[in-house]
Amino acid sequence: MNTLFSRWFFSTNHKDIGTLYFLFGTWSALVGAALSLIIRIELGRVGAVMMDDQLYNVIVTAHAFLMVFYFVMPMTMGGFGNWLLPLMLGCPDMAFPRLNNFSFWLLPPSLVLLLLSGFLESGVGTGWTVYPPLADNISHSGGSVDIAIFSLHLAGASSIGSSINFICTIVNLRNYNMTWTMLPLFVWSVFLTAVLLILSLPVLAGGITMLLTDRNFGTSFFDPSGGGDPVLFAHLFWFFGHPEVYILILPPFGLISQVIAFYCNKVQPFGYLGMVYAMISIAFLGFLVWGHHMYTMGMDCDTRAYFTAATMTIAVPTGIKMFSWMATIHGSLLNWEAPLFWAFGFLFLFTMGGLTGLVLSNASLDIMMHDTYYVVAHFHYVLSMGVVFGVFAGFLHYYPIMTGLTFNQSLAKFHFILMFIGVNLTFFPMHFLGLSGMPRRYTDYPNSFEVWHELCSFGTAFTSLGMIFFFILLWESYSKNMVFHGKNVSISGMEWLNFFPPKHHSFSESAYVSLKVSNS
Ligand code: HAS
Ligand code: CU
Repeated sequence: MNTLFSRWFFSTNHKDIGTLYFLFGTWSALVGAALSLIIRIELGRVGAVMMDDQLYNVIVTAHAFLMVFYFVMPMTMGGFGNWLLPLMLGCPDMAFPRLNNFSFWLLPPSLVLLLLSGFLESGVGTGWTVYPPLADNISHSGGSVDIAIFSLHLAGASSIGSSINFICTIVNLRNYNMTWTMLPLFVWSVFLTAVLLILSLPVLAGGITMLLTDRNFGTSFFDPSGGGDPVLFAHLFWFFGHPEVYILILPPFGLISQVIAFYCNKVQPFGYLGMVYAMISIAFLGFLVWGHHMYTMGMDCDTRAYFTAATMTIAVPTGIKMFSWMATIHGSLLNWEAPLFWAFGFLFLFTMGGLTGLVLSNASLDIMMHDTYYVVAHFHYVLSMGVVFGVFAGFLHYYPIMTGLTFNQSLAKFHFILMFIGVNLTFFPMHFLGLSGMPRRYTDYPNSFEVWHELCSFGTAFTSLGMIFFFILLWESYSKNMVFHGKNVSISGMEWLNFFPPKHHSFSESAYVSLKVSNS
């Protein structure tokens, strides 16, 4: 039975499942982006423009969940991970192909539950952190928080399943003479991300399940009137939450490594082993710093000093990565193609976001800046410009290998330039707003903030304009059927073959094509 239905619904093929993840991630990104436009329309003017504060918070919450759990994770781990791991490791498919199918198909019902939560009662206006007592049934009665929790359970089960699959594939299925220090950096990043997921997600699952029983079954884990403590929830959430931000950034780090090496005409980035150790350090240290999200919750001085110091050490391995990428670029013959533009954008803007993170890591400063727009600026620099730029770099780089098609380079560069201007217009003024005291998750603000807010909203319109060019690029590529003939260097996307040349393969176009059709 090889109908369209069975191909996509029952697929056990890593490329088809990867494609499903890409489609799913793109769709969620568009919904998340639509919500961000609503946020920016609301904030573009002083006063309540189009909604009350609860609805505004519901939209902010859904935006965060969609972007984190249904766009970035499915795209980077699900999409790139599934597509590239077997190709880079030289194995026919993932270790557990049917688990792979199962992991993907847990996500659509999870997404449906999340979107439905916004339509039940008054929605989930808790923020993605779901802190009690706001998330308890006194402030959020009705079913919305409960089905949002179920939605997270499903997404978590999906991630655990695929993490087990990635780890087993990398450990057991790599080509027999491929050692750990020969793994492409993207494979390393996926491996470490999968370890982080397996160690951190169960803690979130425990926390939100305790919240569920507090809400419905009369327990009081987080309710002081029954002997519980809401700060316990914050600990459980952030013990997951901080590793989660490295779960989001490590795969783009891997993609950026592949892209920079390729367009610098290098087999691998400068300091390969240092890059591996840096990623291992980031993954490890990521578990020791969660308290930097809780400085304002009544933390004693020694603990603040500890979390400040521990958090700041992460700048060292991240700095090693930044300087290694720059050393790769230094003196190289560069192929100035679109993915390299995105990689350069990534280096510049992720560093900006990282430095504001370091500012926030200081407990004494964070007491002033916690829950202000300075934090919003920080995490959008590392996410909207770090993760998203890494995804675009990787997508444009691997697009030909995934589709057999090429695309219009000038359009791609134009898209980059529009997006670069747009996201900076949107998020740079947020630093000033935050320093002036503009709080997160509010619809209103003093008149004196209006100019900066207008600029942010204008920037979002600009970014949306840029995104339209990306879809024109895809449309042109498909409608004109711009078939790749192996002439353009950017097209081959084959640096992993140079890294580890398989026997019996040449680097000819026929090998490329046979690789593409194998497994179908
Ligand atoms: Fe963060 C809040 C600190 C990286 C995402 N972060 C967030 C939130 C998100 C997020 C989503 O300590 C909001 C959560 C919420 O809803 O409340 N973050 C850091 C630090 C790093 C960092 C120190 N964050 C990330 C990444 C993210 C991410 C990556 C996602 C992709 N973040 C914080 C803190 C908060 C926070 C506080 C809480 C704020 C609050 O009050 O709520 C580091 O990993 C960044 C390392 C990178 C660099 C740049 C490259 C390094 C170079 C080496 C030389 C640099 C040196 C430093 C020696 C540092 C180039 C010099 C220092 C100077 C200041 C010049
Ligand atoms: Cu953190």
